[in-house]
Amino acid sequence: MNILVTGGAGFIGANYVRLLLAGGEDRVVNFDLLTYAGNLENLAGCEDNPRYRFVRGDVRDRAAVRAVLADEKIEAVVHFAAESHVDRSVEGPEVFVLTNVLGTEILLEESRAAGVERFVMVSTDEVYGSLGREGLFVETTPLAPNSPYAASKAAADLMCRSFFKTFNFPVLTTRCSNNYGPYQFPEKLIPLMIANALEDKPLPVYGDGRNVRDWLYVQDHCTAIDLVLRRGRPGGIYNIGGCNEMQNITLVEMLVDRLGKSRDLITFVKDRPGHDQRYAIDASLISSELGWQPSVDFAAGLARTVDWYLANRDWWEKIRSGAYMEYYAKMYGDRGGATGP
Ligand code: NAD
Ligand code: TDX
Repeated sequence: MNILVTGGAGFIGANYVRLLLAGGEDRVVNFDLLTYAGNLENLAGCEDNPRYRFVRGDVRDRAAVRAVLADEKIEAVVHFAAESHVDRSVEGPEVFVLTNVLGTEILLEESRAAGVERFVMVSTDEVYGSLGREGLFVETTPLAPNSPYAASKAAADLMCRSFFKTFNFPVLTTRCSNNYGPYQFPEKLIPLMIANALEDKPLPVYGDGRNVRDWLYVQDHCTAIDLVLRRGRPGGIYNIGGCNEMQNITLVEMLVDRLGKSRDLITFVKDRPGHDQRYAIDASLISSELGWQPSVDFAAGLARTVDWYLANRDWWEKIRSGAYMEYYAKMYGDRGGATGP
């Protein structure tokens, strides 16, 4: 298959491109704008693979989307490209609407016109809103997004639903819980805490630190997406999760201990506005229908992740210093219109 991966230079997208190139025979075209979150170093070593091509482009740019679909004879799309950070959506929601909602709508329309046979929408569990102490999100849980990020993902997710219902366009939607692992941008909880701890900086825990997230190792998310792409039911929605709930404070303490740093670095700070209390996924549908199970348990996954950030200090130091954005500015000039860091 000729597969278009949007947002393949980001955290999950890069892990997915690597999974595709590691096996099979598919041709992979990575279509990514290289915003502050996109980093071609996430794909170091892939450039020379004859089955891989990178195209810098914006999902909001209809002509560019149309061209890449036609030029590359795309048969399937896996759509990761998005603004993905909740805190940024609180500061500036507009780009979330433009990229996540309008970008998805343009990609859907052009993919349909181009005769794309499978379209995977990488949505998120945040579309469901927040849980209390009890219960799990199932695929029929009503959507009740709380942050501008989550609202923009819910709008995109529903646009996908409408393309299936109205046009019978073969969209498949995944809603996954929090991912962690290599190449995660150091604005998100786990890499931020690792990097700050290694630099002996304060570790900012929001509110009382008791918010709960359900963590899944990124490669397990990627294998689930791949199964959905190949064997999922058109129109199907699949929850994906690690069955691994944890309070933020417990997780941060585990990281500090593993790094041999002092827990005194932990600093409780003002809470995130609209902070969702708890996410937890019931992934029994994808398990019974497609046979998916997570394969990496949390202790092993976290150890692997910490080791990766220790071994790849250059990668995140460059990002935190802004050096990699300077590099893109030099390489691409103002051709891309990337959003700033
Ligand atoms: P990320 O921020 O690391 O990467 C996003 C990528 O999209 C970047 O490479 C960026 O350059 C690209 N991009 C942004 N705007 C673009 C545009 N207009 N055109 C083309 N490319 C653009 O995000 P991530 O954490 O890898 O998340 C990927 C997807 O998975 C997102 O859709 C997110 O909503 C979803 N998701 C993430 C998680 C998680 O825990 N990180 C969980 C569930 C779902
Ligand atoms: O500095 C911090 N301190 C802190 O306490 C940061 C960055 C986060 N937090 C808390 C907020 C959340 O309860 O940690 C938890 C995780 O925060 P994030 O890493 O920002 O993730 P979250 O808001 O849960 O959203 C993530 O999972 C779902 C991804 O960023 C989304 O893209 C995905 O859809």
